[in-house]
Amino acid sequence: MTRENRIHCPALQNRVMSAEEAAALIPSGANVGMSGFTGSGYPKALPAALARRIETANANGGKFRIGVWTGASTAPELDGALAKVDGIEMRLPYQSDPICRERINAGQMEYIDIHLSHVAQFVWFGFLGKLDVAVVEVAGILPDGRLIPATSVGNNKTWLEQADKIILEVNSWQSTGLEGMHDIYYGTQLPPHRRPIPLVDAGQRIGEPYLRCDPDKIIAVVETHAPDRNSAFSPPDENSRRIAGHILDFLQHEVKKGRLPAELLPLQSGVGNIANAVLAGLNEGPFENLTAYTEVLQDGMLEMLKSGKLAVASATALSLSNEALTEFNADIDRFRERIILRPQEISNHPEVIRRLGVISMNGMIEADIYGNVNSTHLMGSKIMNGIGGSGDFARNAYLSIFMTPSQAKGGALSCIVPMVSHVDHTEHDVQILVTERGLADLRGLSPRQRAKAVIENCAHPDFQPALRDYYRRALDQSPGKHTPHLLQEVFDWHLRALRGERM
Ligand code: 0RQ
Repeated sequence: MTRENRIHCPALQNRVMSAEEAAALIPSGANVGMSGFTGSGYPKALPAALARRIETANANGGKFRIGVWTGASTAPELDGALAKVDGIEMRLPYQSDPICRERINAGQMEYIDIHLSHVAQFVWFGFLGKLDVAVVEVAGILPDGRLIPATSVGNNKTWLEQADKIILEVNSWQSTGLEGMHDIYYGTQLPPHRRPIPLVDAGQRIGEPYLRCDPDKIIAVVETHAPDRNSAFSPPDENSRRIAGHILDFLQHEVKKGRLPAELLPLQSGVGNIANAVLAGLNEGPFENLTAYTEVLQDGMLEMLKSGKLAVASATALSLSNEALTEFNADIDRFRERIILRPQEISNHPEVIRRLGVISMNGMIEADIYGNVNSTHLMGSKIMNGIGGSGDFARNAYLSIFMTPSQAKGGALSCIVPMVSHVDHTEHDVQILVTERGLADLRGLSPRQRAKAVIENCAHPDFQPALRDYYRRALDQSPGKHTPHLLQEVFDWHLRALRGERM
């Protein structure tokens, strides 16, 4: 397919217009469901055109703002452009854009951080209000109006079904070889009519390769030819390699103990350099015939698919560097047999994650001595990104692993603290904590046993004496001895950091 013939549905040919013309169809106050998940499959032209319109309207005294709902994080052309002109009233779910982050933390933009598997059903339940417009990037339109999804599926199925009006961006940069890689499941129902999701194997297809779309709702089609935001991964640093080493040793130990099969269980891996280092370790490690049931397919997993270590990977989005994307596109016919892209309500579905017994590995900001994990907030009040899919996986996984270097900001902060300043994953959902110092296996441990394991195995030696001291005094003075705490000083660590001192 060339740029000219991606729109094969005659009825839609006459709805082709410029991004400016399409942006003029979105009213102020609208809730807009945009495609996009970790820098792939987001609309490339309309958000910038809308941002220009908003800027002009607001320069003339208007108060033009919209609600922006997505799959997860997107790119500067979407989140950045709209946040820069103060055009976002409410943003949900996960975001990682620096301008958005700044506005949210300045109290100038509302943000709801929802589990990624919850977003679609919250819209179907009516919990979030009306979705007015869907803006969805696709790789092509079939003669009968069905859509070839692009490099992410995210919440697109729900946006297309729930929105009153639809704007499509047909991006001829996206490979035509994506056709057939997706699996869109149309069997979800609302309670009390829900039935089991019939997925029993990470590589199984239970839906159809195309998104359905009511052509009567399509108010505009915009043609683009623009790349996804593919960001490079830096090579794993020493800390990441050590964390990966601890996790590999642990998995081998679990196989030896008979608690994991030789080919492990389906892997979920968060984004970022530590996650990528773990995947690089697995690629060189002893395990064969692995599978992945994850949210984002990043470089490390593509390498594992190439080497044959990974048999199949299920995700909702690609998140590749430019080099990896070139390799992906060059060999897309082979990858299509082994990569399945699903809606995020299925890739992150608690029922499926629990059934498959996923091994979940995610980054964190800090953990406390009892195993509560903070993934989202710096010093208790400043959002970093969001919970993303980490909660969907951690609570329902066979093994839930959280990892971080033991210190942050050049050693000024300890990532192991007496009490986390914000809780995303409670002690009940966290089984394994890993830092470059070591691994704390918290399964079957009481809070007091956990405290010892976390302090001794995970904390940095510079902070261990203070943590031991805190725990000893808490044990002595705390009115309750089940989870001993000194409430009068439990946040002294964060308060010191907020004063610019070492924790
Ligand atoms: O800030 O960039 O200003 O220096 O937090 O830390 O070390 O770069 O770590 O990129 O792996 O991100 C939890 C944010 C980790 C990520 C988090 C500061 C640190 C730096 C980032 P600077 P690093 P990573 C599937 C799974 C939630 C979503 C998720 C995340 C910044 O993993 O967003 O898991 N997770 N999704 O300096 C204060 C501490 C700190 C700290 C680090 N203890 N106190 N600041 N930082 N530790 C994917 C999706 O759901 C889409």
